[in-house]
Amino acid sequence: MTYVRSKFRHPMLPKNDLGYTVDYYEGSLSTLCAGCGHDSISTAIAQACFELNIEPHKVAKLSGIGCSSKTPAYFLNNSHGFNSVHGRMPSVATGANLANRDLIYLGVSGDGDTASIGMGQFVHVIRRNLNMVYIVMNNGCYGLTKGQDSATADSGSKNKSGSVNLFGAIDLASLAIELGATFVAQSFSGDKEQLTPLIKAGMSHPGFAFINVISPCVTFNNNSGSTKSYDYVREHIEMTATFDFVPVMREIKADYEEGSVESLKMHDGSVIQLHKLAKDWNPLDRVSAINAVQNAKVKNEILTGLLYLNSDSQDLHELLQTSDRPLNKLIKSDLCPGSEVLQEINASFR
Ligand SMILES: Cc1ncc(C[n+]2csc(CCOP(=O)(O)OP(=O)(O)O)c2C)c(N)n1
Ligand code: SF4
Repeated sequence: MTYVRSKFRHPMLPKNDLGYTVDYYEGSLSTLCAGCGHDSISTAIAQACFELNIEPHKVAKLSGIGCSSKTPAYFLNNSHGFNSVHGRMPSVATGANLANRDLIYLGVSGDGDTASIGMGQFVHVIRRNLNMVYIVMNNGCYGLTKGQDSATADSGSKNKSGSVNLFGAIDLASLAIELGATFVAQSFSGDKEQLTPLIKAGMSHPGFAFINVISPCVTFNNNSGSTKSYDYVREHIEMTATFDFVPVMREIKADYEEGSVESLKMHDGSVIQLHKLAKDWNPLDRVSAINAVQNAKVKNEILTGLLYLNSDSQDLHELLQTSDRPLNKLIKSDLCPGSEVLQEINASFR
């Protein structure tokens, strides 16, 4: 069977500042099951890059193994991509980012890929504050290998074959905040209105931006008794805030004082406008963010939105004080500056 995407597009499709229509940010036709939440996340990623006026060749898409990790084939056809080994996307992203800091790094993983085999890599990439967006398409199961419970499946939830999960779930958003992630958000694949600005904000964040997206697996984990099904998530979703992301390229108007709207300035001058829903919500307060996620859990709710933001984030390049220029742009005299310079460097250590 061949999968060919129709080339026909409405001639009046809106263009972004680069003159591209959104289809320039699409990928190959998806081979995932119809209705899979992962496809909705791919659409939100393409939309976010379109709205941010990103040149696709400035993006590197990285993934591990799983249905979720297949999705980079279904968005940003004109970008760099590397489909790595199960759970090893963070180390590939780290190497690529250190070699070329000029690209935007977008990592895609599954809950199996991240919360089990890739857990060691996940915690260390957070600790290093690598400048990347890390999206987990979280369906509570191993979709690609036919629906076994993953480590994010809630205790007591039932899988398709009727067996009940005995083990407590690993909460990736809480873990990321606990480990010092500088941008942590949570969303639902069925809520593109919320997810798209979150992805845009994550891409503008200088450091590790983690987005845990509940993304139902329609084939193996959409049954009653599952806490990652479309019905369950729709009934238990609770928002911290609705929000908008205003990139620095657009005029930022000073009209966000009304009502309970609050604006958070990001490193590059972009603004996140928060329309608070949850009482006393302050994404800059790490301890409150951890408490809020835990309180929601006790009430069987899934808290979505921007959970935590550290606006003083220093990414790995800043911490390591690496060269401003990517390694592939360094010339021989940069790498081998001669014995005099070497002696000066040695002297500075004495
Ligand atoms: C080293 C290794 N171990 C196990 C597998 C088998 N395997 C492939 S995908 C997968 C889990 C996928 O689950 P998840 O990351 O949640 O993605 P989903 O398919 O649900 O999107 C496993 C265990 C593998 N490919 N490589
Ligand atoms: S098996 Fe599940 S996760 Fe995989 S494509 Fe189908 S619906 Fe999506």
